[in-house]
Amino acid sequence: MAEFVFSNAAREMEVYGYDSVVKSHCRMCHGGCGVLIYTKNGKVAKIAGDPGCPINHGTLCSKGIASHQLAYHPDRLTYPVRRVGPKASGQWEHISWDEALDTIAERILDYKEKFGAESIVMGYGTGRENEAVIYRFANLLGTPNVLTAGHFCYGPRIATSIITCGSNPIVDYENHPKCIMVWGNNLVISNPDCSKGEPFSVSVNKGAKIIAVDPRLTRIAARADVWLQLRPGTDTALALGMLNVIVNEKLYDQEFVNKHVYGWDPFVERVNDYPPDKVEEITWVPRNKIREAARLFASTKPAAIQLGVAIEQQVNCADNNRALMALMGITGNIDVPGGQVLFSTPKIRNVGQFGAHRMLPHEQSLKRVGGDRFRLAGNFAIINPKCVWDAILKEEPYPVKMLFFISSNPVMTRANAKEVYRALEKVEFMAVSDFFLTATAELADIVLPAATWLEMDYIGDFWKRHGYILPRRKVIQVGECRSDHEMLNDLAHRVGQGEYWWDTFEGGLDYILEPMGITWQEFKKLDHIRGEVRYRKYEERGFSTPTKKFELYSTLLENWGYDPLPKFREAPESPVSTPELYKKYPYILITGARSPGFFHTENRQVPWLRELHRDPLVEIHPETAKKECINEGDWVEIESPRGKVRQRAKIFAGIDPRVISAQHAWWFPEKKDPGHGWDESNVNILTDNAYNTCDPAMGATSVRTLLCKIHPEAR
Ligand SMILES: Nc1nc2c(c(=O)[nH]1)N[C@H]1C(S)=C(S)[C@@H](COP(=O)(O)OP(=O)(O)OC[C@H]3O[C@@H](n4cnc5c(=O)[nH]c(N)nc54)[C@H](O)[C@@H]3O)O[C@H]1N2
Ligand SMILES: Nc1nc2c(c(=O)[nH]1)N[C@H]1C(S)=C(S)[C@@H](COP(=O)(O)OP(=O)(O)OC[C@H]3O[C@@H](n4cnc5c(=O)[nH]c(N)nc54)[C@H](O)[C@@H]3O)O[C@H]1N2
Ligand code: SF4
Ligand SMILES: [Mo]
Repeated sequence: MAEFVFSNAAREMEVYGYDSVVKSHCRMCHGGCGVLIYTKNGKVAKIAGDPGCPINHGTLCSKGIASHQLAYHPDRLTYPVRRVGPKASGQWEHISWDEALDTIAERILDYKEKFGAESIVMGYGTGRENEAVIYRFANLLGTPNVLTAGHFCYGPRIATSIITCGSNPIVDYENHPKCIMVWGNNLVISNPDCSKGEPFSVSVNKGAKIIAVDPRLTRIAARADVWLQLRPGTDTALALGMLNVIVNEKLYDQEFVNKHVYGWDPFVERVNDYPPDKVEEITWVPRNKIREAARLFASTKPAAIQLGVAIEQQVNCADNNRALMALMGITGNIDVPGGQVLFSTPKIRNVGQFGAHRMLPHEQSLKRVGGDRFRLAGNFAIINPKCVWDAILKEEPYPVKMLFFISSNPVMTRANAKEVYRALEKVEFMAVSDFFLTATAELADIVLPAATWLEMDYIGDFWKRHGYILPRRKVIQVGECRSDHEMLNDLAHRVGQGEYWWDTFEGGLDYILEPMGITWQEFKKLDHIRGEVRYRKYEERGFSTPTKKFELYSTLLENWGYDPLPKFREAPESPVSTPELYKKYPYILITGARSPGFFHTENRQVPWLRELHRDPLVEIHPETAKKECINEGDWVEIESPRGKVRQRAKIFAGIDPRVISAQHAWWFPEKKDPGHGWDESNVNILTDNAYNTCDPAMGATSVRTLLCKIHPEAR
């Protein structure tokens, strides 16, 4: 294969006159795809898929192909800047890296001394492969407060799977599941986390049955054998209904249950509370379809669940995850080929070890904001964002004085955006590292120019659970941009952490690889390394849980004061829980379904990608559109009790007439004022973040289920 790749590449170079081709590892999303980067006159000229890469087998998405348009974008920040006017005035001056990092270091040391390290909050965005360095920096500084999307994205999956079975089980596409239940996920567009859409599609082409659980008719739902079009936010009830069928029809794997699960009897009692007729009422899914899906899933071997973020952005976040894990477990699909596998990573220092969590003093960890309120999250170093906004705005439980966002745009991506904006306006000092002056960065004091993936050496997929690591190789340098890893390595020396860091970040790469006995320079020459693949490991050593069993009944949740078994809770705002409000806001709003060309707020300034999606779109059923006098393409107002925003109507018969689906993360970088239209179409102006609307254990904000009204924009 490798020879084929390079003979192909050699031909490309000859025909098109490229100077070189470098193998690397894309990270325009959560990353993963192997790429061949062709350069001409020292610049990236073309990016193609690497057919030899086991993650994507030569395929690429639009974002990967357009990466160089991001790297060379004329609006990109290519040197550090300091704000010289008021916040959001757009007045900046060019400063040197030394001055920028010295100023940030001075503030850090000052706040640490006067208010404690906990008054400094570090923040990062999703899956940018910088979390290990950020945690290392924060833990060594002594702040327990690292603000991420982890409360409602991926963190819940990791936390609940660790307490249930010790690690996160991933679909084993290489061994082709015979049935794939795609639950609140649209991986052919989102290519999230460990699994790209491509291997899923191969398994489908090989004949896998599909069960799709989604309120919208996605491409996957359209190809499914069974589509369960549920009422948004009722996933736990649906999963418990399927478990009820599987238990009562004895379709479960009796040997696995007898030998390896903990808490079977109380679990059976709990699922008996969810007979299909009751579940039909809650979920809108006909009882026969619930039975059909349960039987298909439980009787086809091997089967797997490809779950998505939709189940995490709900008040039932943790229980959704646990109910789906129960489905994987009792059907005997855990750690079997073609099922749901607990893959081993290569023997490197993992994110947790590199992140130096053990170096955070215990008394500091007790100060994590919200740690007492959301105890599952707190035990995994995850915080609920509102806890940070409250610490700034109300100084409760103590004042937060400094924010340092490295690859995050919270004004657009966290619930209750207006509150987020107020907190960022008030905070005493804020530093940001980004590619552009976003609406969040416009509120900062100092903004650092970050390197894109084309401009850094790194160990790709280091944080994932599929067991591969792949080299990302630096190909270009743009302006003075630096990777977050190099930037923090440098800053660490200025705040007294020098002994734990390196002269350059290559030392950090060597440190990660050290247990395998290789250096970055050696790893860089390889295509990838994979951890040892073994199945049914639990037969020898049990599961890494307190009982050594697969915990259907969670002893840890019980210790932390939560219900040890999954149960369904109504969404905080819904036709059932707030019927009076429903009269005024008569539609259920779901937000955030992914668009192929964007990554949250990213890429709206990238020509090839903006061409794919010019305006923010909201999906409305034709009947609803008719009722509300809305035509295709009209600008409409979507309104919730928190505020209103404008998007364009897309009439779509694949959604229930009672449900509306709006896109998230829309801003308009082409608007040159410092707000960049952050509050015009930003769906997080509509979402809520009150503590009692969040998942009680995980602190997940409910951005997938709220109530709204919709009408044509007043002209
Ligand atoms: N309503 C609603 N809100 C949502 C969601 C939803 O479905 N609905 N989804 C949520 C989810 S799942 C997530 S994960 C969050 C995402 O939330 P964020 O991660 O905060 O979102 P991004 O918009 O991707 O912000 C990333 C910023 O970092 C910059 N950036 C990208 N790569 C790098 C890098 O390597 N280094 C540095 N320094 N900067 C970089 C980008 O230019 C961008 O401005 O959004 C959430 N918000
Ligand atoms: N192109 C692109 N790719 C991305 C991202 C991006 O912004 N753009 N973001 C990345 C990130 S951080 C994440 S977390 C992943 C997320 O990727 P996915 O998990 O695939 O998430 P979404 O596409 O947001 O939502 C999946 C489906 O959930 C459905 N849904 C909405 N509400 C509910 C509900 O209550 N129950 C159920 N069962 N389904 C519901 C939606 O209709 C949608 O089709 O994508 C990642 N990949
Ligand atoms: S799916 Fe992600 S890693 Fe793959 S090409 Fe697209 S942006 Fe790059
Ligand atoms: Mo996410």
